Amino acid sequence: MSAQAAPAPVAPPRRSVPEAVRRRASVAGLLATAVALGVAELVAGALGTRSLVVAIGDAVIDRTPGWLERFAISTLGTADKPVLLAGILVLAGLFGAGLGRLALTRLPLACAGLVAFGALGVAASLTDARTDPAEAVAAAAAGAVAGVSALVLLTRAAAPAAPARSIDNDPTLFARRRFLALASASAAVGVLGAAGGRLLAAPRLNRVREAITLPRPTATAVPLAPGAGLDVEGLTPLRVPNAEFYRIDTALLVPEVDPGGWSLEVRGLVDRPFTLTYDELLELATVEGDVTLACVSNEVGGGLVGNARWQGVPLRDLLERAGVQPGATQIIGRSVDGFTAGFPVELGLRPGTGPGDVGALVAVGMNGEPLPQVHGFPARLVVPGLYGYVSATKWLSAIELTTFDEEGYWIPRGWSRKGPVKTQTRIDVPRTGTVPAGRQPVAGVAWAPSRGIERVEVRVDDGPWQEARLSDSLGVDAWRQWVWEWDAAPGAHTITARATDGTGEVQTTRVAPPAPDGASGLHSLRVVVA
Ligand SMILES: Nc1nc2c(c(=O)[nH]1)N[C@H]1C(S)=C(S)[C@@H](COP(=O)(O)O)O[C@H]1N2
Ligand SMILES: [Mo]
Repeated sequence: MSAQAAPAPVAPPRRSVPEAVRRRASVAGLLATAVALGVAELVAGALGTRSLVVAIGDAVIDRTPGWLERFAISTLGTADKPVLLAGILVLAGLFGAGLGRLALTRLPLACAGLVAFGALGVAASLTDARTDPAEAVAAAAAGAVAGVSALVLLTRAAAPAAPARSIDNDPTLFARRRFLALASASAAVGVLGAAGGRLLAAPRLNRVREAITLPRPTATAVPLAPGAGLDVEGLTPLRVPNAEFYRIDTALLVPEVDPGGWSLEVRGLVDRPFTLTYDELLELATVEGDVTLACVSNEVGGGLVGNARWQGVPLRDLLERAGVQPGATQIIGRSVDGFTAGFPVELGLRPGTGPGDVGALVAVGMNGEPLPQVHGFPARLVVPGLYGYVSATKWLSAIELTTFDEEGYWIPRGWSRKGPVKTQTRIDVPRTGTVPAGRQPVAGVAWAPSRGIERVEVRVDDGPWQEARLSDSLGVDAWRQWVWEWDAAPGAHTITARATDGTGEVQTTRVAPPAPDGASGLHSLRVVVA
Protein backbone atom coordinates (compact mmCIF):
# COMPACT_ATOMS: atom_id res chain seq x y z
CA MET A 1 0.00 0.00 0.00
CA SER A 2 1.45 3.38 -0.90
CA ALA A 3 0.69 6.70 0.72
CA GLN A 4 -0.61 8.10 -2.55
CA ALA A 5 -2.88 5.20 -3.40
CA ALA A 6 -5.94 6.36 -1.52
CA PRO A 7 -7.00 9.34 0.49
CA ALA A 8 -6.66 8.82 4.21
CA PRO A 9 -9.95 7.31 5.31
CA VAL A 10 -10.70 9.11 8.51
CA ALA A 11 -8.24 11.90 9.10
CA PRO A 12 -6.54 14.74 7.33
CA PRO A 13 -2.90 14.24 6.24
CA ARG A 14 -0.64 13.19 9.05
CA ARG A 15 1.26 16.40 9.54
CA SER A 16 -1.90 18.31 10.38
CA VAL A 17 -3.19 15.73 12.89
CA PRO A 18 -3.16 17.57 16.20
CA GLU A 19 -1.15 15.98 18.99
CA ALA A 20 -4.30 15.69 21.13
CA VAL A 21 -5.96 13.58 18.46
CA ARG A 22 -2.92 11.36 18.16
CA ARG A 23 -2.88 10.89 21.90
CA ARG A 24 -6.52 9.90 21.83
CA ALA A 25 -5.75 7.55 18.96
CA SER A 26 -3.12 5.83 21.10
CA VAL A 27 -5.65 5.43 23.87
CA ALA A 28 -8.13 4.11 21.31
CA GLY A 29 -5.66 1.48 20.10
CA LEU A 30 -4.74 0.48 23.63
CA LEU A 31 -8.38 0.07 24.59
CA ALA A 32 -9.25 -1.80 21.39
CA THR A 33 -6.46 -4.24 22.32
CA ALA A 34 -7.91 -4.52 25.83
CA VAL A 35 -11.29 -5.33 24.29
CA ALA A 36 -9.72 -7.96 22.06
CA LEU A 37 -7.87 -9.57 24.99
CA GLY A 38 -10.87 -9.39 27.33
CA VAL A 39 -13.25 -10.97 24.84
CA ALA A 40 -10.71 -13.65 23.92
CA GLU A 41 -10.25 -14.45 27.65
CA LEU A 42 -14.00 -14.64 28.17
CA VAL A 43 -14.54 -16.99 25.24
CA ALA A 44 -11.53 -19.11 26.27
CA GLY A 45 -12.93 -19.34 29.82
CA ALA A 46 -16.40 -20.25 28.57
CA LEU A 47 -15.00 -22.94 26.25
CA GLY A 48 -12.70 -24.21 29.00
CA THR A 49 -9.64 -23.74 26.79
CA ARG A 50 -6.32 -22.12 27.69
CA SER A 51 -6.01 -18.35 27.80
CA LEU A 52 -4.21 -17.01 24.73
CA VAL A 53 -2.18 -14.59 26.87
CA VAL A 54 -1.06 -17.50 29.01
CA ALA A 55 -0.27 -19.51 25.89
CA ILE A 56 2.01 -16.71 24.69
CA GLY A 57 3.63 -16.53 28.13
CA ASP A 58 4.26 -20.26 28.21
CA ALA A 59 5.73 -20.11 24.71
CA VAL A 60 8.07 -17.35 25.93
CA ILE A 61 9.10 -19.42 28.96
CA ASP A 62 9.84 -22.43 26.76
CA ARG A 63 12.12 -20.32 24.59
CA THR A 64 13.87 -18.55 27.46
CA PRO A 65 17.54 -19.49 27.77
CA GLY A 66 18.40 -21.39 30.94
CA TRP A 67 20.62 -18.67 32.45
CA LEU A 68 17.85 -16.09 32.08
CA GLU A 69 15.25 -18.41 33.59
CA ARG A 70 17.56 -19.15 36.54
CA PHE A 71 18.22 -15.44 36.94
CA ALA A 72 14.49 -14.72 36.87
CA ILE A 73 13.78 -17.37 39.51
CA SER A 74 16.61 -16.25 41.75
CA THR A 75 15.77 -12.54 41.56
CA LEU A 76 11.99 -12.68 41.31
CA GLY A 77 11.23 -16.02 42.96
CA THR A 78 7.59 -16.97 42.57
CA ALA A 79 6.87 -13.44 41.30
CA ASP A 80 8.58 -14.31 38.00
CA LYS A 81 5.28 -15.40 36.47
CA PRO A 82 3.25 -12.30 37.36
CA VAL A 83 6.17 -10.19 36.14
CA LEU A 84 6.18 -12.03 32.82
CA LEU A 85 2.40 -11.70 32.51
CA ALA A 86 2.61 -7.99 33.27
CA GLY A 87 5.40 -7.67 30.69
CA ILE A 88 3.26 -9.33 28.03
CA LEU A 89 0.34 -7.05 28.87
CA VAL A 90 2.54 -3.94 28.74
CA LEU A 91 3.94 -4.99 25.36
CA ALA A 92 0.42 -5.69 24.10
CA GLY A 93 -0.62 -2.25 25.32
CA LEU A 94 2.28 -0.54 23.53
CA PHE A 95 1.55 -2.50 20.40
CA GLY A 96 -2.11 -1.45 20.68
CA ALA A 97 -1.21 2.20 21.16
CA GLY A 98 0.92 2.02 18.01
CA LEU A 99 -1.97 0.44 16.13
CA GLY A 100 -4.22 3.27 17.33
CA ARG A 101 -1.93 5.87 15.79
CA LEU A 102 -1.65 3.82 12.63
CA ALA A 103 -5.44 3.63 12.49
CA LEU A 104 -5.66 7.40 11.99
CA THR A 105 -4.24 7.07 8.50
CA ARG A 106 -4.36 3.35 7.77
CA LEU A 107 -7.37 1.89 9.53
CA PRO A 108 -7.47 -1.40 7.55
CA LEU A 109 -3.80 -2.01 8.25
CA ALA A 110 -4.31 -1.35 11.96
CA CYS A 111 -7.22 -3.80 11.98
CA ALA A 112 -5.01 -6.36 10.29
CA GLY A 113 -2.50 -5.79 13.08
CA LEU A 114 -5.10 -6.81 15.65
CA VAL A 115 -5.95 -9.90 13.64
CA ALA A 116 -2.24 -10.75 13.44
CA PHE A 117 -2.02 -10.41 17.22
CA GLY A 118 -4.84 -12.95 17.51
CA ALA A 119 -3.01 -15.24 15.11
CA LEU A 120 0.07 -15.03 17.34
CA GLY A 121 -2.06 -16.20 20.26
CA VAL A 122 -3.35 -19.13 18.20
CA ALA A 123 0.15 -20.04 17.08
CA ALA A 124 1.36 -20.01 20.70
CA SER A 125 -1.63 -22.14 21.75
CA LEU A 126 -0.90 -24.72 19.10
CA THR A 127 2.59 -25.36 20.44
CA ASP A 128 0.81 -27.08 23.32
CA ALA A 129 -0.88 -30.39 22.70
CA ARG A 130 -3.47 -29.70 25.40
CA THR A 131 -5.18 -26.98 23.42
CA ASP A 132 -8.01 -27.79 21.01
CA PRO A 133 -7.13 -25.77 17.86
CA ALA A 134 -10.79 -25.03 17.08
CA GLU A 135 -11.29 -23.54 20.54
CA ALA A 136 -8.13 -21.46 20.32
CA VAL A 137 -9.20 -20.12 16.93
CA ALA A 138 -12.70 -19.37 18.27
CA ALA A 139 -11.31 -17.39 21.21
CA ALA A 140 -8.84 -15.49 19.01
CA ALA A 141 -11.48 -14.79 16.33
CA ALA A 142 -13.98 -13.48 18.86
CA GLY A 143 -11.26 -11.28 20.34
CA ALA A 144 -10.18 -10.01 16.92
CA VAL A 145 -13.74 -9.19 15.81
CA ALA A 146 -14.45 -7.34 19.06
CA GLY A 147 -11.09 -5.56 18.94
CA VAL A 148 -11.50 -4.46 15.33
CA SER A 149 -15.03 -3.18 16.01
CA ALA A 150 -13.78 -1.24 19.02
CA LEU A 151 -10.85 0.15 17.03
CA VAL A 152 -13.10 1.39 14.21
CA LEU A 153 -15.58 3.03 16.59
CA LEU A 154 -12.92 4.54 18.83
CA THR A 155 -10.82 5.84 15.93
CA ARG A 156 -13.86 7.56 14.41
CA ALA A 157 -14.64 9.12 17.76
CA ALA A 158 -11.04 10.13 18.37
CA ALA A 159 -10.71 11.91 15.03
CA PRO A 160 -14.07 13.00 13.62
CA ALA A 161 -13.98 13.28 9.81
CA ALA A 162 -14.50 17.06 9.53
CA PRO A 163 -11.51 18.85 11.00
CA ALA A 164 -13.55 21.95 11.80
CA ARG A 165 -15.62 19.96 14.23
CA SER A 166 -12.70 18.07 15.67
CA ILE A 167 -13.14 17.42 19.34
CA ASP A 168 -10.51 19.95 20.28
CA ASN A 169 -12.69 22.84 19.36
CA ASP A 170 -16.15 21.34 19.42
CA PRO A 171 -18.10 23.67 21.68
CA THR A 172 -20.83 21.10 22.28
CA LEU A 173 -18.22 18.67 23.59
CA PHE A 174 -20.32 16.05 21.89
CA ALA A 175 -17.40 14.32 20.21
CA ARG A 176 -15.32 14.37 23.35
CA ARG A 177 -18.13 12.84 25.35
CA ARG A 178 -18.71 10.23 22.72
CA PHE A 179 -15.04 9.28 22.82
CA LEU A 180 -15.00 9.13 26.59
CA ALA A 181 -18.13 6.98 26.66
CA LEU A 182 -16.73 4.59 24.08
CA ALA A 183 -13.39 4.49 25.86
CA SER A 184 -14.97 3.68 29.23
CA ALA A 185 -17.13 1.01 27.66
CA SER A 186 -14.08 -0.54 26.00
CA ALA A 187 -12.08 -0.52 29.22
CA ALA A 188 -15.01 -2.17 30.99
CA VAL A 189 -15.32 -4.87 28.31
CA GLY A 190 -11.60 -5.56 28.57
CA VAL A 191 -11.48 -5.82 32.35
CA LEU A 192 -14.80 -7.64 32.82
CA GLY A 193 -14.03 -10.02 29.97
CA ALA A 194 -10.68 -10.98 31.47
CA ALA A 195 -12.13 -11.35 34.97
CA GLY A 196 -15.12 -13.30 33.67
CA GLY A 197 -12.89 -15.62 31.71
CA ARG A 198 -10.81 -16.42 34.81
CA LEU A 199 -13.91 -16.94 36.93
CA LEU A 200 -15.45 -19.30 34.41
CA ALA A 201 -12.27 -21.35 34.18
CA ALA A 202 -11.44 -21.95 37.86
CA PRO A 203 -14.36 -23.25 39.93
CA ARG A 204 -15.54 -26.02 37.64
CA LEU A 205 -12.40 -28.06 38.26
CA ASN A 206 -12.56 -27.35 41.96
CA ARG A 207 -15.98 -28.93 42.15
CA VAL A 208 -14.73 -31.96 40.22
CA ARG A 209 -11.81 -32.29 42.63
CA GLU A 210 -13.89 -31.89 45.75
CA ALA A 211 -16.29 -34.64 44.63
CA ILE A 212 -13.46 -37.21 44.56
CA THR A 213 -13.11 -39.77 47.34
CA LEU A 214 -9.73 -41.41 47.41
CA PRO A 215 -9.60 -45.17 48.05
CA ARG A 216 -8.29 -46.43 51.37
CA PRO A 217 -4.57 -47.05 51.18
CA THR A 218 -3.57 -50.68 51.67
CA ALA A 219 -0.52 -49.56 53.62
CA THR A 220 -0.77 -46.51 55.78
CA ALA A 221 1.82 -43.99 56.77
CA VAL A 222 3.47 -44.15 60.15
CA PRO A 223 0.63 -42.95 62.35
CA LEU A 224 1.16 -39.47 63.64
CA ALA A 225 0.14 -39.74 67.27
CA PRO A 226 -1.21 -36.55 68.78
CA GLY A 227 1.79 -34.89 70.31
CA ALA A 228 4.28 -36.71 68.10
CA GLY A 229 5.39 -33.37 66.74
CA LEU A 230 7.32 -31.04 69.01
CA ASP A 231 5.27 -28.29 70.55
CA VAL A 232 7.42 -25.21 69.98
CA GLU A 233 5.91 -21.96 68.87
CA GLY A 234 7.11 -20.94 65.44
CA LEU A 235 8.37 -24.43 64.54
CA THR A 236 7.27 -25.80 61.16
CA PRO A 237 4.74 -28.64 61.59
CA LEU A 238 5.80 -32.20 60.76
CA ARG A 239 3.26 -32.24 57.94
CA VAL A 240 3.00 -28.91 56.19
CA PRO A 241 -0.65 -28.11 55.41
CA ASN A 242 -1.36 -28.20 51.67
CA ALA A 243 -2.20 -24.51 51.49
CA GLU A 244 1.20 -23.62 52.97
CA PHE A 245 3.31 -26.15 51.09
CA TYR A 246 5.95 -24.51 48.90
CA ARG A 247 5.29 -24.46 45.20
CA ILE A 248 7.61 -24.45 42.22
CA ASP A 249 6.56 -24.83 38.61
CA THR A 250 7.42 -23.45 35.22
CA ALA A 251 3.86 -23.13 33.92
CA LEU A 252 2.59 -19.56 33.78
CA LEU A 253 -0.80 -20.60 35.06
CA VAL A 254 -1.39 -23.85 36.87
CA PRO A 255 -2.58 -26.45 34.38
CA GLU A 256 -6.25 -27.24 34.89
CA VAL A 257 -6.48 -30.93 34.21
CA ASP A 258 -9.92 -32.49 34.22
CA PRO A 259 -9.45 -36.07 35.44
CA GLY A 260 -12.37 -37.04 33.19
CA GLY A 261 -10.30 -36.44 30.07
CA TRP A 262 -6.94 -37.32 31.62
CA SER A 263 -4.96 -40.51 31.24
CA LEU A 264 -1.54 -41.77 32.21
CA GLU A 265 0.58 -43.58 29.68
CA VAL A 266 3.40 -45.95 30.62
CA ARG A 267 5.57 -46.34 27.54
CA GLY A 268 9.02 -46.28 26.01
CA LEU A 269 11.47 -49.12 26.61
CA VAL A 270 8.83 -51.50 27.99
CA ASP A 271 7.39 -54.79 26.72
CA ARG A 272 3.73 -53.96 27.35
CA PRO A 273 2.95 -50.23 27.20
CA PHE A 274 -0.44 -49.31 28.64
CA THR A 275 -2.65 -46.38 29.51
CA LEU A 276 -4.73 -45.80 32.64
CA THR A 277 -7.66 -43.46 33.13
CA TYR A 278 -7.98 -41.68 36.47
CA ASP A 279 -10.63 -44.16 37.63
CA GLU A 280 -8.44 -47.08 36.62
CA LEU A 281 -5.51 -45.60 38.53
CA LEU A 282 -7.65 -45.22 41.66
CA GLU A 283 -8.69 -48.87 41.41
CA LEU A 284 -5.07 -49.97 41.92
CA ALA A 285 -3.69 -50.59 45.39
CA THR A 286 -2.32 -47.42 46.95
CA VAL A 287 0.07 -46.88 49.83
CA GLU A 288 0.67 -43.87 51.97
CA GLY A 289 3.82 -42.44 53.45
CA ASP A 290 5.59 -39.29 54.61
CA VAL A 291 8.05 -37.90 52.12
CA THR A 292 9.93 -34.63 52.38
CA LEU A 293 10.08 -32.85 49.06
CA ALA A 294 12.86 -30.34 48.49
CA CYS A 295 13.64 -27.96 45.69
CA VAL A 296 17.19 -27.83 44.38
CA SER A 297 16.88 -24.03 44.37
CA ASN A 298 16.43 -23.99 48.12
CA GLU A 299 19.12 -21.91 49.82
CA VAL A 300 20.56 -23.07 53.13
CA GLY A 301 17.88 -22.08 55.63
CA GLY A 302 15.31 -21.49 52.86
CA GLY A 303 11.64 -22.40 52.65
CA LEU A 304 11.51 -24.45 49.42
CA VAL A 305 11.12 -27.71 51.30
CA GLY A 306 8.19 -29.42 52.97
CA ASN A 307 6.97 -32.72 54.32
CA ALA A 308 3.59 -34.23 53.46
CA ARG A 309 1.80 -37.55 53.72
CA TRP A 310 1.48 -38.73 50.14
CA GLN A 311 -0.90 -41.41 48.93
CA GLY A 312 -0.23 -43.12 45.64
CA VAL A 313 0.27 -46.19 43.52
CA PRO A 314 3.79 -47.59 43.86
CA LEU A 315 5.66 -46.73 40.67
CA ARG A 316 7.19 -50.20 40.84
CA ASP A 317 3.74 -51.81 40.35
CA LEU A 318 3.21 -49.88 37.12
CA LEU A 319 6.72 -50.65 35.88
CA GLU A 320 6.33 -54.37 36.57
CA ARG A 321 3.07 -54.42 34.69
CA ALA A 322 4.74 -52.72 31.70
CA GLY A 323 7.88 -54.90 31.80
CA VAL A 324 10.95 -52.67 31.79
CA GLN A 325 13.43 -53.63 29.06
CA PRO A 326 17.10 -54.15 29.98
CA GLY A 327 18.25 -51.14 27.95
CA ALA A 328 16.19 -48.66 29.98
CA THR A 329 18.25 -46.54 32.37
CA GLN A 330 16.11 -43.47 32.97
CA ILE A 331 12.46 -42.94 33.91
CA ILE A 332 11.08 -39.69 32.57
CA GLY A 333 7.88 -38.23 33.96
CA ARG A 334 6.14 -36.02 31.43
CA SER A 335 3.63 -33.38 32.38
CA VAL A 336 0.63 -32.15 30.42
CA ASP A 337 2.39 -28.76 30.44
CA GLY A 338 5.48 -30.09 28.67
CA PHE A 339 7.68 -30.24 31.79
CA THR A 340 9.84 -33.36 32.11
CA ALA A 341 11.99 -34.80 34.89
CA GLY A 342 14.07 -37.97 34.82
CA PHE A 343 15.72 -40.26 37.35
CA PRO A 344 17.47 -43.65 37.41
CA VAL A 345 15.35 -46.75 36.70
CA GLU A 346 16.58 -48.39 39.93
CA LEU A 347 14.82 -45.76 42.01
CA GLY A 348 11.51 -46.54 40.30
CA LEU A 349 11.92 -50.28 40.71
CA ARG A 350 13.11 -50.28 44.31
CA PRO A 351 10.30 -51.71 46.45
CA GLY A 352 9.20 -49.86 49.54
CA THR A 353 9.92 -51.74 52.75
CA GLY A 354 7.04 -50.57 54.87
CA PRO A 355 5.16 -47.60 56.27
CA GLY A 356 8.28 -45.52 56.83
CA ASP A 357 9.66 -46.26 53.37
CA VAL A 358 7.06 -46.40 50.61
CA GLY A 359 9.34 -46.01 47.58
CA ALA A 360 8.52 -43.97 44.48
CA LEU A 361 4.83 -43.17 44.04
CA VAL A 362 2.44 -41.98 41.42
CA ALA A 363 0.74 -39.80 44.01
CA VAL A 364 -2.95 -38.98 43.92
CA GLY A 365 -3.34 -37.73 47.48
CA MET A 366 -1.60 -35.19 49.69
CA ASN A 367 -2.25 -35.01 53.43
CA GLY A 368 -5.51 -36.92 53.08
CA GLU A 369 -7.00 -35.01 50.15
CA PRO A 370 -6.86 -35.44 46.39
CA LEU A 371 -3.76 -33.58 45.19
CA PRO A 372 -4.40 -29.85 45.18
CA GLN A 373 -4.45 -28.41 41.70
CA VAL A 374 -1.22 -26.48 42.28
CA HIS A 375 0.53 -29.62 43.50
CA GLY A 376 -0.22 -31.63 40.38
CA PHE A 377 -3.85 -32.76 40.33
CA PRO A 378 -4.81 -35.36 39.23
CA ALA A 379 -1.49 -37.22 39.62
CA ARG A 380 2.22 -36.55 40.14
CA LEU A 381 5.40 -38.42 40.84
CA VAL A 382 7.03 -38.43 44.27
CA VAL A 383 10.45 -40.07 44.41
CA PRO A 384 11.91 -40.08 47.93
CA GLY A 385 15.47 -38.82 48.09
CA LEU A 386 15.52 -36.70 44.93
CA TYR A 387 15.08 -32.98 44.41
CA GLY A 388 11.81 -32.14 42.68
CA TYR A 389 13.43 -30.98 39.44
CA VAL A 390 14.61 -34.50 38.56
CA SER A 391 11.65 -36.42 39.93
CA ALA A 392 8.44 -34.85 41.13
CA THR A 393 6.59 -34.22 37.83
CA LYS A 394 3.20 -32.65 38.52
CA TRP A 395 0.16 -33.00 36.24
CA LEU A 396 1.73 -36.24 35.11
CA SER A 397 0.69 -37.47 31.67
CA ALA A 398 3.25 -40.13 30.83
CA ILE A 399 5.93 -42.25 32.43
CA GLU A 400 8.48 -43.05 29.79
CA LEU A 401 11.30 -45.54 30.08
CA THR A 402 14.29 -44.22 28.24
CA THR A 403 18.05 -43.69 28.60
CA PHE A 404 20.08 -40.79 29.95
CA ASP A 405 20.55 -39.59 26.36
CA GLU A 406 17.31 -37.74 26.90
CA GLU A 407 17.43 -34.75 29.26
CA GLY A 408 14.67 -33.53 31.55
CA TYR A 409 13.52 -29.92 31.50
CA TRP A 410 16.15 -28.42 33.82
CA ILE A 411 19.23 -30.33 32.67
CA PRO A 412 20.04 -28.29 29.54
CA ARG A 413 19.31 -25.22 31.69
CA GLY A 414 22.39 -25.78 33.77
CA TRP A 415 21.35 -28.18 36.54
CA SER A 416 22.93 -31.47 37.38
CA ARG A 417 21.67 -34.64 35.69
CA LYS A 418 21.25 -36.44 39.02
CA GLY A 419 19.76 -34.74 42.02
CA PRO A 420 19.95 -36.59 45.36
CA VAL A 421 18.77 -34.35 48.20
CA LYS A 422 21.62 -33.16 50.43
CA THR A 423 21.31 -33.56 54.19
CA GLN A 424 20.13 -30.24 55.57
CA THR A 425 19.04 -28.57 58.78
CA ARG A 426 17.04 -25.38 59.13
CA ILE A 427 16.68 -23.29 62.26
CA ASP A 428 13.07 -22.05 62.58
CA VAL A 429 13.16 -20.75 66.16
CA PRO A 430 14.04 -18.12 67.28
CA ARG A 431 12.29 -16.32 64.43
CA THR A 432 13.39 -12.85 65.38
CA GLY A 433 16.87 -11.44 65.73
CA THR A 434 16.34 -10.38 69.34
CA VAL A 435 15.38 -12.66 72.23
CA PRO A 436 15.18 -12.16 75.98
CA ALA A 437 17.89 -13.68 78.17
CA GLY A 438 17.19 -16.99 79.88
CA ARG A 439 15.88 -20.34 78.72
CA GLN A 440 14.95 -20.32 75.03
CA PRO A 441 14.04 -23.11 72.68
CA VAL A 442 16.18 -23.31 69.58
CA ALA A 443 14.26 -25.49 67.13
CA GLY A 444 14.02 -26.47 63.50
CA VAL A 445 13.69 -29.27 61.00
CA ALA A 446 16.29 -31.58 59.46
CA TRP A 447 15.98 -33.82 56.43
CA ALA A 448 17.88 -36.43 54.48
CA PRO A 449 15.15 -38.18 52.47
CA SER A 450 15.89 -41.89 51.81
CA ARG A 451 18.56 -41.89 54.55
CA GLY A 452 16.68 -40.51 57.52
CA ILE A 453 17.88 -38.24 60.31
CA GLU A 454 19.73 -39.77 63.24
CA ARG A 455 20.94 -36.73 65.16
CA VAL A 456 20.84 -32.93 65.20
CA GLU A 457 23.32 -30.82 67.10
CA VAL A 458 23.37 -27.15 67.93
CA ARG A 459 26.24 -24.90 68.77
CA VAL A 460 26.36 -21.37 70.12
CA ASP A 461 29.28 -19.30 68.85
CA ASP A 462 32.37 -21.51 68.99
CA GLY A 463 31.04 -23.63 71.83
CA PRO A 464 30.69 -27.41 71.85
CA TRP A 465 28.07 -29.20 69.72
CA GLN A 466 25.05 -30.01 71.89
CA GLU A 467 22.58 -32.74 71.01
CA ALA A 468 19.02 -31.62 70.25
CA ARG A 469 15.88 -33.63 71.03
CA LEU A 470 14.21 -35.08 67.91
CA SER A 471 10.54 -35.62 67.11
CA ASP A 472 9.41 -39.22 66.53
CA SER A 473 10.51 -40.56 63.15
CA LEU A 474 7.90 -40.76 60.39
CA GLY A 475 10.30 -42.86 58.35
CA VAL A 476 13.56 -42.43 56.48
CA ASP A 477 12.04 -40.12 53.87
CA ALA A 478 10.52 -37.61 56.25
CA TRP A 479 12.14 -34.71 57.97
CA ARG A 480 12.33 -34.56 61.78
CA GLN A 481 11.77 -31.64 64.04
CA TRP A 482 14.37 -30.90 66.68
CA VAL A 483 14.61 -28.66 69.72
CA TRP A 484 17.41 -27.67 72.05
CA GLU A 485 16.96 -25.65 75.21
CA TRP A 486 19.33 -22.75 75.27
CA ASP A 487 20.23 -20.80 78.37
CA ALA A 488 20.73 -17.55 76.53
CA ALA A 489 23.30 -15.15 77.97
CA PRO A 490 23.09 -11.45 77.04
CA GLY A 491 25.08 -10.33 74.03
CA ALA A 492 25.28 -11.13 70.33
CA HIS A 493 25.48 -14.83 69.46
CA THR A 494 25.59 -17.07 66.42
CA ILE A 495 23.57 -20.27 66.56
CA THR A 496 24.50 -23.05 64.17
CA ALA A 497 22.87 -26.44 63.60
CA ARG A 498 23.96 -29.61 61.85
CA ALA A 499 22.37 -32.98 61.17
CA THR A 500 23.66 -36.51 60.93
CA ASP A 501 21.82 -38.77 58.50
CA GLY A 502 20.75 -42.38 59.03
CA THR A 503 24.01 -43.69 57.57
CA GLY A 504 25.97 -41.84 60.25
CA GLU A 505 27.26 -39.12 57.96
CA VAL A 506 27.36 -35.58 59.29
CA GLN A 507 26.12 -32.96 56.82
CA THR A 508 28.89 -31.19 54.98
CA THR A 509 30.20 -27.81 56.08
CA ARG A 510 31.22 -27.09 52.49
CA VAL A 511 29.32 -24.00 51.35
CA ALA A 512 27.75 -24.41 47.91
CA PRO A 513 25.11 -22.38 46.08
CA PRO A 514 21.95 -24.11 44.77
CA ALA A 515 23.26 -24.51 41.21
CA PRO A 516 24.03 -27.03 39.89
CA ASP A 517 23.10 -29.74 42.40
CA GLY A 518 21.76 -28.17 45.59
CA ALA A 519 23.01 -25.80 48.27
CA SER A 520 25.13 -27.06 51.15
CA GLY A 521 26.65 -25.66 54.29
CA LEU A 522 25.41 -25.17 57.83
CA HIS A 523 22.49 -22.90 58.63
CA SER A 524 23.33 -20.32 61.26
CA LEU A 525 21.53 -17.39 62.79
CA ARG A 526 22.70 -14.17 64.44
CA VAL A 527 20.74 -13.45 67.60
CA VAL A 528 20.97 -10.60 70.04
CA VAL A 529 20.05 -11.62 73.58
CA ALA A 530 18.76 -8.57 75.46
N1 LIG B 1 4.80 -30.14 35.66
C1 LIG B 1 5.74 -29.69 36.51
N2 LIG B 1 6.11 -30.46 37.54
C2 LIG B 1 7.05 -30.03 38.41
C3 LIG B 1 7.67 -28.78 38.23
C4 LIG B 1 7.27 -27.99 37.13
O1 LIG B 1 7.78 -26.89 36.92
N3 LIG B 1 6.30 -28.47 36.30
N4 LIG B 1 8.63 -28.37 39.13
C5 LIG B 1 9.34 -29.40 39.86
C6 LIG B 1 10.14 -28.85 40.94
S1 LIG B 1 11.54 -27.99 40.48
C7 LIG B 1 9.84 -29.04 42.24
S2 LIG B 1 10.90 -28.56 43.46
C8 LIG B 1 8.58 -29.71 42.64
C9 LIG B 1 7.79 -28.83 43.56
O2 LIG B 1 6.58 -29.46 43.91
P1 LIG B 1 5.48 -28.64 44.68
O3 LIG B 1 5.19 -27.42 43.86
O4 LIG B 1 4.31 -29.53 44.83
O5 LIG B 1 6.08 -28.26 46.01
O6 LIG B 1 7.76 -30.00 41.53
C10 LIG B 1 8.42 -30.48 40.40
N5 LIG B 1 7.41 -30.84 39.44
MO1 LIG C 1 12.63 -27.48 42.34
